[in-house]
Parts: sequence; structure tokens; C-alpha cells
Amino acid sequence: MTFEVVRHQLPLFEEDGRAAATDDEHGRDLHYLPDLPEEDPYAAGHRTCAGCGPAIQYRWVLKAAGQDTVVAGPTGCMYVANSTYLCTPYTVPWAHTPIASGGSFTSGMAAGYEAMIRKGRYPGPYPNILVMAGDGSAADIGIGSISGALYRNHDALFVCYDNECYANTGIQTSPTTPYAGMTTFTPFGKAIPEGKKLPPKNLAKMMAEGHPHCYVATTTVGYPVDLMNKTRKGLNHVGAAFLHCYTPCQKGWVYQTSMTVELGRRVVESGLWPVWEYDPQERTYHYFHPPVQRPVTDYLAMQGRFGHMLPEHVATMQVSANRNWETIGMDVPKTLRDLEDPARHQRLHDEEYSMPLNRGVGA
Ligand SMILES: Cc1ncc(C[n+]2csc(CCOP(=O)(O)OP(=O)(O)O)c2C)c(N)n1
Ligand code: SF4
Ligand SMILES: [Mg+2]
Repeated sequence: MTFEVVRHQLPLFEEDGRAAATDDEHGRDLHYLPDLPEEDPYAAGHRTCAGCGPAIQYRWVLKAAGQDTVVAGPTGCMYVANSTYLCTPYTVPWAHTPIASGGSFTSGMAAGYEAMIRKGRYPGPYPNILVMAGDGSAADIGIGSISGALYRNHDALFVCYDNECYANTGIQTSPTTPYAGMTTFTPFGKAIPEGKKLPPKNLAKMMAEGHPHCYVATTTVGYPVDLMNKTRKGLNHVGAAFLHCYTPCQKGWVYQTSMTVELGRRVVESGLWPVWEYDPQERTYHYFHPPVQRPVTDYLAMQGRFGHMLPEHVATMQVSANRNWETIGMDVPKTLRDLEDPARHQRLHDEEYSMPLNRGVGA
């Protein structure tokens, strides 16, 4: 006898609720937090750094997913800092996986639950199954296993929490570390004054283009309702879904602890992190158009990891941001186009500072 596999449908949060009640002078809502669910499957009492972006993301993803959830966590900060022997902050089942195996482990969980429910060995409903892997895992060491799981279309949500470095082992460069981002493996110096020379890997677009039957989206910790709704959409989607979330790392990026959520907005407003959703039915991208367009320096200046940048590096960054504005269908204002000229950033060089905060401290 075969039993039916019954699936949850999680309702979406109001995008226009309390969070949109009051605007600042740019039209940005002043309240970052919506009315969150009471339940906290990722409870207080873990050991991540103060202001840790991945920890904020974990909390909101799990609030959105709710209590009937099982989680896999490949090796990284969010495994090491969250779990010591016999102790984790999870109030839902959670398992550590090797860093390369987040995708295959989660495929196994998904296939296992389906089979057990069909055979009547598990009463159901089918739980929310998710893996939250760092960028080192999802974009580099474990990308093969995640791509395999997406391709086979297992019913699970694959999240990359992207702190743009291998944080846990001491802030080494990863494929998503931005151009000029200083890490312990990309120090700046006379030979390579920009620190990192390569642009970041476009992980989410790779996942969407390469697995067009999957729901794929990007988001940041600057937009909690968006993050939580995309979590729910990914879980509601029957089949594989991939969510790429920007999550600042306070220790590695060197910024003021309270600025994690603000960075999550500024990275979008400076054109460096397009927020979008890929609809597998229509096979189209839906791009978010932020109400403010800022120069990249509004973002870079908040972080010590960019403190060494010279005018030509800042100009290169502005060129990529302007390309992103075009990709998402927004006009590039003349003020931002002009900033593609290194001469416009000469002041940073002449005054011998570029970053008002933590100049030269770095990772
Ligand atoms: C195959 C393998 N190589 C290297 C390591 C060492 N290692 C443990 S955590 C980690 C960093 C992972 O980076 P990321 O996935 O970005 O997570 P984060 O630490 O940034 O949260 C590394 C390299 C490992 N555990 N397994
Ligand atoms: S090193 Fe970064 S990612 Fe790791 S716990 Fe600290 S802030 Fe979070
Ligand atoms: Mg990382």
C-alpha cells in the first residue's frame, strides 16, 4: 500500500505591513523587523560573534520555516560556533555534514522522508527540509553536491549564507569574496595593491541558468520580510529551491557591530548585490529596484576590508555596479557614471584615507 505525501503550504508575510509604515527621506522603510513569528527554532545562546550576519539569517530562515523542519549544516562558522558536544541552539532536528556534502546529505534526507511517508513508516506531513551552507561550501568545495541535488530536483531548500569568505578557518578568500576584498589569503601590498584581483563568482545566476526547473532567489539580511518570504516560497515550491543570502561577517569585514542590517541594504542600494527571484514556471527573472541608488563608496567606506583601495580600484567597483544597474533594468544616473573615472576618487588618494572606519585594520 502506498500513502500520499502531504506537503505544507506556508503563508507569505505581508510585505506592506508594519515594516512599510514609515519611510525615511529616501523612501526606505524605517522599521527593519516585521511582526516575526513567536517560535524560534534557532534559539539564543550560541557563540557566534556579536552582529554575526549568518546568525541573523539562520534565525529568520528558521522562524519562517517553523517547528516542523529538519536542518543540515555543512562545516563552517555556523556549525562550529553553534554546536559544542551535546549542545546546539536548534530546537528542531539538525545535523552537521562534511563541508562538501551538504547537497548529497540533504538529497538523502529528502528522498528518505518521501520513501518513509509513502511506505507508511512516517506519518507526515513532509517536513520542511533545508540545508544552510556557507559560501566556501556552496560556491566552492561543496558546489558539486548542491548542483547535483538541484539537478535531481529533490524537494528541499538549499541556502547559501554568503559572508564572502572562509570565515571559520580565519577569513580566507572564497569565490564570492568581492574584487579588492582583503582576506588573509588576499592581502594588499606593492605587488597587488587591490588585494583580491578576481571578481566574485555569480553563484545564484549559475544555479538559476544551470537548473532552470528550480526556484532560485537572492536576498540579504537587510530585508527581513523578503528573506523570510523567499524562504517560504522556496519551501513551498515542490522540488529543489536555492536561496543565496548576503550575510555580513563582522569579524572578517571589520565594521561597526550594529551595522550588519544596514550593510544588507547598502550593498543593494550601491548596485553590488542585485536582489531577484527566478520563476521556474515563467523562466524569467524578477528584479527588485531599490528606491535609492548610491555610489559604491557609501558601502565600501563602512568596512575595513576595503580600507586599502586606491582611486582606480574604487572606479573599477563602480563600473561593475553600473553594469548591474543595467542588468536589472535601471538607468545609471550621470553622477554614478561619472564615478567610473578614477580621477573622481583622487581625493581618497590625496587625503591618504579612503575609509573613515578602521582604516588599514582589515581581516
Ligand atoms: C574538505 C574540507 N576542507 C577544508 C575544511 C576546513 N574548513 C572548515 S570550516 C571551513 C570554512 C568554511 O567556509 P564557509 O563555507 O564559507 O563557511 P563560514 O566559515 O564562512 O561560515 C573550512 C575551509 C574542511 N572542514 N573540509
Ligand atoms: S567569524 Fe563571521 S561568520 Fe563567523 S561567527 Fe563571527 S561574524 Fe559570524
Ligand atoms: Mg563563508
